Amino acid sequence: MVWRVEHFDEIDSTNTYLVDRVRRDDPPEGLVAVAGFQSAGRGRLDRRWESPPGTALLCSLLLRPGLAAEDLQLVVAAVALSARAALVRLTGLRPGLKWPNDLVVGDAKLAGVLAEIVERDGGLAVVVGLGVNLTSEGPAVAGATSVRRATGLTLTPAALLDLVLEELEARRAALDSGDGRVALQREYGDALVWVGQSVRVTTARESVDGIERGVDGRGRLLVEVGRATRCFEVGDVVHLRGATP
Ligand code: BT5
Repeated sequence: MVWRVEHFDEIDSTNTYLVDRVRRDDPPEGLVAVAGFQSAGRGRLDRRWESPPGTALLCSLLLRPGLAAEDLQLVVAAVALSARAALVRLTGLRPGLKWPNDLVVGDAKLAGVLAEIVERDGGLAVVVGLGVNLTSEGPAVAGATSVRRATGLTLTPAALLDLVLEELEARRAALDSGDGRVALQREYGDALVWVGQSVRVTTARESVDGIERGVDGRGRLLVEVGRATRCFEVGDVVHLRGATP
C-alpha cells in the first residue's frame, strides 16, 4: 500500500475531510489525513470527539477493501488492531478492544475508531478515523485515559501514525482473503474485553443485559441473554461489575 499523508495543523474533522474528498474527486486508496487539532471532531451517532491541540493522534484513512457494507466491522477491527499492535511495540501497553470501536485500558477509553462508508460506482470507499489520546484524556470526559497516564511515556502523533500504517499493511491485505479475514476475526476475538462477563448493550431500541460471548464472522457482538444468544450489529456496551443478569 502506498500511503499518502496530508497534514493539517487544524481542520474541522479528518473524517469529514476524507468523506468530502471521496465525493469530490474520489482519490485512490491509501490517502491519510492527520491533524493537530479538530474543531468538530466526530464520534459515532453525532457524538463529539474532543482533544486539546497537539495531545492526540487524530487521523483518517481511505480504504477500499472490496467488502460488503455488512463487513464494515472487520475494517474497523483491522485499524483498531493495528493501533493496538503499534502501541504494544512503542510502549509495551496492550490495550483491550471494546466492541465495537474503542481501545481501552481497564475500563477507561484510550482511543476510538469511526468508520464511514461512501458508496461510489466502483464500489465502497471506507473512511476510517482513529483518535488516540497521547498526552491528555480529552476535556472533562469521564472514564478516559491517555498513553501518558497509562504508561508515563510521551509519544508523538507522527511516531504512532508511522507504526499504525506499518502494522496496517498486513491487516489491510488480510481483508482481501477468506483466510485473512478469519485470522483478523480471531485476533479481534482475542483482544476483546469482557468476554464471559456481564455487560449491558444499549441500542436505539432497547437495553439488554447478558454475558458477552465474543464476535461472529462479521464482527457482530454475541451476547447470551437467558438461554438465547443475541447478535448485535450496532450499540454501546458497558461492563456490569458484579452483576448477574
Ligand atoms: C468514537 O465514537 O469513539 C469514535 C472517535 C473517532 C475520533 C476520530 S479522530 C480522527 C477522526 N476524525 C473525526 O472527526 N473522528 C475520528 P464513540 O464511540 O461514539 O465515542 C464518542 C464518545 O467518546 C463521546 O460521546 C465522549 O463521551 C467520548 N470522548 C470524546 N472525546 C474523547 C477523548 N478524547 N477520549 C476519550 N473519550 C472521548
